[in-house]
Amino acid sequence: DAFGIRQSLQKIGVQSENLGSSTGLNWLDSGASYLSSFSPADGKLIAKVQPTNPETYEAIIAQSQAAFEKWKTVPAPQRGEIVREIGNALREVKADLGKLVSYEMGKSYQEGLGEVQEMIDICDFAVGLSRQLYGLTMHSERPGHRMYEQWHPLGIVGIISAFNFPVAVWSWNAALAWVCGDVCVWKPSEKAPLSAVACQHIAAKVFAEHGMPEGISNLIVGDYKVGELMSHDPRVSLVSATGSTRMGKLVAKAVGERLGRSLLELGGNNAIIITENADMDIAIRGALFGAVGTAGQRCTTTRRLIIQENVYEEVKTRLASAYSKLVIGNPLDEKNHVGPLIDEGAVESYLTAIEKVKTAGGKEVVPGGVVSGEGYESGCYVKPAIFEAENHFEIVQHETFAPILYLIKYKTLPEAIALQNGVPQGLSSAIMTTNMREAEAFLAATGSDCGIANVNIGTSGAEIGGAFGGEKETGGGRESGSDAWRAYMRRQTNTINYSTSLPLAQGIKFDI
Ligand code: UN1
Repeated sequence: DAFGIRQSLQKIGVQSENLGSSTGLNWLDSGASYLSSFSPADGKLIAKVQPTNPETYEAIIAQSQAAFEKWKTVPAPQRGEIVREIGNALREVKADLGKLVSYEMGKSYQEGLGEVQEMIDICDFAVGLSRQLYGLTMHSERPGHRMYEQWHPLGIVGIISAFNFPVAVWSWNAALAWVCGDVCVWKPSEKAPLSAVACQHIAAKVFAEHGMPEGISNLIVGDYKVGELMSHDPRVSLVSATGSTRMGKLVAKAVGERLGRSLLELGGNNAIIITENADMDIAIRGALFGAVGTAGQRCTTTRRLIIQENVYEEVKTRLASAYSKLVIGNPLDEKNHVGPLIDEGAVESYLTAIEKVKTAGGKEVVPGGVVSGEGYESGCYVKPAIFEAENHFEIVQHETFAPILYLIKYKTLPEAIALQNGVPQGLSSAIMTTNMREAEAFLAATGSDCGIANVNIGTSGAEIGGAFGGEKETGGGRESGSDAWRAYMRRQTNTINYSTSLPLAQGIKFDI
């Protein structure tokens, strides 16, 4: 334990065997077998977590319904005060939680710390928001009338999160939902359940210290079947799901069938356009982190580089040289740039994608492959790869959650924008240029069709203040920043008559 993992786990309340169903301080025994969490860093068993069964799920929903009755009466700024303290509690454990995230998920320690920082940031954001849940007032067409709208708490918010951001995505949803007066039921990825158990301990303690009831922060653990319990459950007002497009479609269908609300943040197929007016140092660095950061396992990972033909060879050569300097290895060791993929299944998908791009006629620029030998015993370490490809290749049209970058050549900017938009997904996009006309054309209505469009920044690494999400198969949901909070509340329009008569709207006469 060279990196002090055991010590960190102890500090944040993670045992070798954990119950996975919780209403706060209360952890429920499901009497079921345990699911194991292995680290992709060294292949070792970290700890076990007991999955939730339908009976425990029922108990949790009942408790959260009861908690909602209380929580929605707490004034929003007071709810914000509690979220502020959750943010402070996270500040105290940043190093330990960051380490667990890094060890359990495989992202670098720096990125693990960054993920916890993202949680702290959303807590701060939510605290401010707790005094800004604004509704509009309108002028009534009728004399002596007043119209306005209010935003009320919605109810139970179900959160389904993915392995790649095992804690931050929960906090984007939970921090906003809580200040909005909702209670949360979180189903983390079964590939990273321990990080979730740790977060639940942290949040539950703060709620309890404030004398709040059990059931405001709830945890359920297991595979997709546990998530399905929420999708089909009319008591869960909103299901916020982050993950694959395949999963999102299933959630949307189940929630839609009962006319519930869903908020979807699904796959991306993000591209950077590099024009001949790019600042090459920035372009290369941006593309590099975008493509290999988190070993290509962000929904915002740069998957395609669309490069102007006059600078194509330069970009290719410089990137290949940068790739040759990447150090692959244990994510907790800060000298390494690239950690492992999440599991062997992910390695399989990576290898299959490489086969497919080759078969389609893609040309290898930087070869891929599985890394073996000492330090790589988990079998999850792969080499970031680059291929010259064409946008229409089937494999290029899909999101492969691995560090494979496709290079695509273009002549004119309209052509580049058409290529950038020419995929089923619409999450993140970027242009590298110092030319104002090119930048503005990219950001215009006729430019990028994505939810995120950056200039001289890669496609990943969004800040908390902006709304996060995308269009088309990315699902259309917006989380975290801007006015994303509205998804977590119900709107009510109120018209008040303080006059001594009852005029009807639209001038309708109805006298007897
Ligand atoms: C994700 O991969 O699901 O913009 C979220 C980013 C991070 C969040 C990624 N702030 O890359």
